[in-house]
Amino acid sequence: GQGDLPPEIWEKVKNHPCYSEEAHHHYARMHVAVAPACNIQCNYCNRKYDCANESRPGVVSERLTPEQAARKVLAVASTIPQMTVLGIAGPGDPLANPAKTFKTFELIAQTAPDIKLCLSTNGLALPDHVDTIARYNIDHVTITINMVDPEVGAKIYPWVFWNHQRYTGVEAARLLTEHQLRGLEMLTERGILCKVNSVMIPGVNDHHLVEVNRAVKSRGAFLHNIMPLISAPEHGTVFGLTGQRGPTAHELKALQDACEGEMNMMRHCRQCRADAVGLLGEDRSAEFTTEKIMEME
Ligand code: CLF
Ligand code: SF4
Repeated sequence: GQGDLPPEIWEKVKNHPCYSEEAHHHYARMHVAVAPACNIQCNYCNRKYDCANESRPGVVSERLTPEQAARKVLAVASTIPQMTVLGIAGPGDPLANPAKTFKTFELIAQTAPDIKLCLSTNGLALPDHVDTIARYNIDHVTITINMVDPEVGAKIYPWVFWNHQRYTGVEAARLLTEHQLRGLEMLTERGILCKVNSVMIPGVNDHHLVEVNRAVKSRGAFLHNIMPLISAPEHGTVFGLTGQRGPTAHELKALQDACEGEMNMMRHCRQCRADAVGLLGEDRSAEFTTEKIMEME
C-alpha cells in the first residue's frame, strides 16, 4: 500500500516492479539492449550484464537499434498488458551510448506514452546528462555505486575513460565517486526517483557498504539494492576477480539488515539481463527476438 509515501512518489512507484516490492507481483518490465559500449572497467564485469551490472547464465543479449527497440516495445506491450516499465540497462553503460539511448526513449515516448522510462548507469557520465534525462521525462534512474572511498574503489575499478583520457587506480575511483554522488544529487534535486545498486564483494567492499548506504541516503536516494557478486563458473570469466567468492545468503541478509532503517532496502532484485522481458524472475525474452517480432507484424 501507499504507507507513508507522499502521493507524488506513490504515483511513481505503485506500478514499477523494482521500486515496489508489492508491484513486482503484478507488473512487468522489459529491457532493450541498445547500449553496447562502456566507459569504465569493473573487475566483476563479464559483459553479459544488465541493470545490476552483473552476469546471468545464458546467451548474450541481442543488440538492437533504437528503431528495432521501439518496435519490440510495442510488440511486447500488446502481448503483456502488465508491462509498465521500459528500462535501458546495458549491455554496456547507457550513458556511454547517449545517442542510441535517448533516441530509443524518444521513440518510445512517442509510440507508447503510458510506459514509464527507466535508466541504469554506472554514473561516470551522469552529471553531463541530467538535464537530458529530465527533458525526456525519465522518472527512474539507477546508479551502481560500490564505494565512496577511492582506496576501496581502486580494488574494484582498474580504469575509467573520461574526457578522452584513461585514468587508473585511486585517481580513476575518485573521479567515478565524485561523478556518481554529484549526479545523484542533481537527479534528486529535480525530483527524479533514484535507486542505488551496490554489488557486495566479500573482503573488498562488504563492510564499506554501510558507509555507501549513509552517503546515498543523505543525497536523497529512494531505495538501496545491495546485490551479491555472482562468481559461479557458469557465469563465465569475471574480469580481474579470479578466485573471488560471492557472499553467502546469510552475509547478504546481515548487511541488508544493518542498512535497513537508514533507508528502504530492495530485497526482491532478480539481477536480470540487459534484454529481460516479463515479471521479475520470469524471462520471456526468447518470445520477442527480432525475427519473431517481424513475424508478428
Ligand atoms: Fe530494469 Fe533496473 Fe529499471 Fe528495474 S531491473 S533498469 S530498475 S526496470 Fe530491477 Fe532487474 Fe534488479 Fe535491476 S530486478 S536487476 S533492480
Ligand atoms: Fe561492465 Fe557495467 Fe562495469 Fe561497464 S559498468 S564495466 S558494463 S559491469
